[in-house]
Amino acid sequence: PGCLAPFVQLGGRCYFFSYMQKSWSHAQAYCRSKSSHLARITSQHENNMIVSYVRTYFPADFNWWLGGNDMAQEGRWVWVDTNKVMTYTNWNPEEPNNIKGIEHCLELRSDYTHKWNDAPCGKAKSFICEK
Ligand code: 2F8
Ligand code: CA
Repeated sequence: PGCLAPFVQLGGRCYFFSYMQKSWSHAQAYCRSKSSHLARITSQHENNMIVSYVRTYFPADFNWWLGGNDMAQEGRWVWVDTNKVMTYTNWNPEEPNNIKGIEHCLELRSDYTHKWNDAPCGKAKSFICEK
């Protein structure tokens, strides 16, 4: 079967990479409306596939919401679709730093060579859905 457009197949999963920019919660709601969720990255292999894809097909300065947050408890990073604590992570050095105490959502950040950052959830960004 494969993936129905605009989802694309990477490894065994289907992903949607948005040009639209939304807050983290609105991005997750959008993914839900497409029977998906903000992406949960659980291995270096999956992370590499996603990073290669965005480097190939999107402008270099795009940042992306992923499905992680520590909204319920500061420093306890969970995936939105499972509510389970992350095991694999790919934080940039010094991250997550929770600047001003308002950074509770997970971003794949282009100027961090696509490593991970905690960022303010209300900021509008592109996002990656997965199913
Ligand atoms: O936009 C918020 C973002 O700003 C900086 O990254 C560009 C901070 N980096 C450092 O302070 C090193 C991020 O932590 C912060 O989330
Ligand atoms: Ca940060």
